[in-house]
Amino acid sequence: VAPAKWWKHATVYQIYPASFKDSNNDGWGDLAGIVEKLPYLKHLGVDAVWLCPFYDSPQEDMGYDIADYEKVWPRYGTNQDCFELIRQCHALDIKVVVDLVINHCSSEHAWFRESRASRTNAKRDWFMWRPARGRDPQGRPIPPNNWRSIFGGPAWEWDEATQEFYLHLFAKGQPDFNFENAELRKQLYETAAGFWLRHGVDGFRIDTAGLYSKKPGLPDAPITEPGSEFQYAGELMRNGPRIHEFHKEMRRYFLSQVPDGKQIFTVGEVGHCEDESLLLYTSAEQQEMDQLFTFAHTDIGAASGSRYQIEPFSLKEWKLAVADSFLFANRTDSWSTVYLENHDQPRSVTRFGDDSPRWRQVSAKLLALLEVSLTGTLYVYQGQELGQINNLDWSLDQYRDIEVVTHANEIREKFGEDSAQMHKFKHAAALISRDHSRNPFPWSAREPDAGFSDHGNEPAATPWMDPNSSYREGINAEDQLSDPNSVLNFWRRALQVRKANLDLLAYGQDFEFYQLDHPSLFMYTKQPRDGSAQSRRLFAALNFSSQACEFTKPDPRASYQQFFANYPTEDAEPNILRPWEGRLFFMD
Ligand code: TEU
Repeated sequence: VAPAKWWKHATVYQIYPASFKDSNNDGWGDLAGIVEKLPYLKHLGVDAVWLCPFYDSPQEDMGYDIADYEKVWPRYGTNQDCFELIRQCHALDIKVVVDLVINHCSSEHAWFRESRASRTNAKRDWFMWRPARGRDPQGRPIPPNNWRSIFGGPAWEWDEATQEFYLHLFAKGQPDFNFENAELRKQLYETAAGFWLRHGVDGFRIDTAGLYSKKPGLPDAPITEPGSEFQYAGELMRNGPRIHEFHKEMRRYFLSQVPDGKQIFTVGEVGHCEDESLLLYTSAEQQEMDQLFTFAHTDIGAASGSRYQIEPFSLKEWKLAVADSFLFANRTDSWSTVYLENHDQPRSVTRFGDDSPRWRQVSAKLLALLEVSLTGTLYVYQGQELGQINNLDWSLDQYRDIEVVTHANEIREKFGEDSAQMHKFKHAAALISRDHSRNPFPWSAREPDAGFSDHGNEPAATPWMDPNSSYREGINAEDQLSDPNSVLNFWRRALQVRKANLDLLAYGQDFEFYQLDHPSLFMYTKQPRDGSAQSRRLFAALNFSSQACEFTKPDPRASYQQFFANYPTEDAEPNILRPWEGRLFFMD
C-alpha cells in the first residue's frame, strides 16, 4: 500500500467564523473563539479545519467579497490572532485549510477602485469591463449579454463614471477578475495564497474553482427561462478553455511557497461538470487540484441555475448522485470528497433524513454512518455533528443571506408579497436556504443566545443572526457531550470506526449498489484498496425511511460480521432494519 497522504484519509471540520464562537461578546464569532474551542474539535476527532473567509470584507456575501486578502476582518480579530490560531492548531496536530476566493474580490478592494477610476487605468484590464450594447427605448444602457447573476438580477453593473459595464457572476459588490491578464493572476496568487502559505496554512479550499475561464466572446446564454430578461449562463461561465492551464499555473505557484516536503492540499469547489473534467482537475499526474466538491447530490431536486425551484426526488436518484460524487475517481490517480453539508447548503437531516422530533437523532446518525463508510476525504460542517436541523418556522425577515434577500425582492417586485410565487419561494427557502447552516453554534441550552457569546457578568450581545431554536430541544454541545447516546457521541465513535478501517472505508474501491431500485433501502458493497492487510469487504444496509423494512444480504454463502450500527444491537432482528437504521458489516 502506497504511503498515505494525510489529506486523503483526513476528516476536515468546516468552520464558519461568524457563527462558531464569540469570545468578546459583540455578537459575532471570532478567531479567538475558535482557539477556545479547539479542545472540543480534538475530542471529536477531526484532523483538519477549513476556515471560511475571515479576511477584511464589507460582508455583502459573508466574506466571499474580500477587500484585503492579507488582513483579518477586524470583528474576527487581528492577523496576530490568526497566526496564533494556526500555531495552536498545529500544536494539537490539526491542519489548517483556508478559503481561496479568487474568481472575484470586493468592489471595495483597492484594485477594483483603481480599475474603475478610468478606462486607461493600469488595472482596468484586471476586471471584466465591456461597453453597452446600445441603449433601450428609455435610454438606458443595454448589458453586453443576457447573463443572470447567480444571486439573481443581471450579471452586469453599469459604471456611470467610465460608461462601461463590469461583470459580476455573484453580487454587485463582487466584480469578476479577468484571468486572461497574466499580471493580475500573478499578483492575485501572491496576495490571496502566498501570504497565507508563508504563514503556515496547510492547504486551500478553492472557491468557485471552475469559473475563472469564461467562454470567449461572452455570448448570450440560451433562453431557459422564457419571459425573463436575464438567463442562467451555465456552461458559458464554467470550465472554459483555459481553466486547466490556470490551475496548473496556480499549483506551481503554491508549491513554490512551501518548504520542500510539506504536503499541502487543495480542494476545489467545482459544482457541475463532466467526469472527464473532474478527472483532469484532480489527477495527481495533472497537478491541478487534489480533490473537489461536486453538487449533484446536494443540489438534487433544485434546478441548476434556479435553486429555489424545488422538485421532489426519489431515493434512487439520490443514491446515484451520491455515488457520482466519488465513483469517477475509482482506480484512478484522482481523489474525491465526502460531504453532505457546508455553508451553502441546508441541514442534511432536514434534506435527506427526517427532522421530526421522533426521528431526527437516529436519522442524523444514519447519515453519519453513511458518510464514514464512503471513499474520499470526509468533511463535517459545524453543527452537523449535533444533528442540527433547518430553522423551522422562520419568517422571511429572519434570513440574512444575500441570495434569499435578492430573490425575495425580485419576486416581491414582480408578483407581490401575497402571490403564489412568494408562497412557493418561502417554502423553498425553508427547505434549501443557505441560512440554515449559518446560525450561531449552539454551545449550551442554559443561555438565551445558546451559549454563543462569552459574556461574563454582562448581558449577552444579540448575535448577528438568530440561533436555531432547536438548541432548547437537545441540539446543543453541552447536553450532547454528557449523553452517551447523543448524535455528537455517535459521530465521535463513527470517526474512530473510520480511522480503524481506513483501507476499507476511506480508501475502499469498486463501490457497487445492491438493490439500487429499492425505494427505501440504500445498500452497497465495496472492497479494501489493493495491497491492504484487510481482506474483508464491506456490506452496508441503510434504511432511509420512517418504517421498518425487511432486507436481504447480497451473497447468502458469505459470512457477515456487523461492526457498526446506529441502534442498540441487543434487540435487533437479523433481517429487519428499524426506521432510519443502518448497519455496517464485514463480508467474507
Ligand atoms: O459558492 C459558489 C457557488 O458555486 C454558488 O453557486 C453556490 O452554490 C451558491 O451558494 C448556491 O446558492 C461560493 C461560496 O461557497 C459561496 O458561499 C459564495 O457566496 C460564492 O462562492 C461567491 O463567492
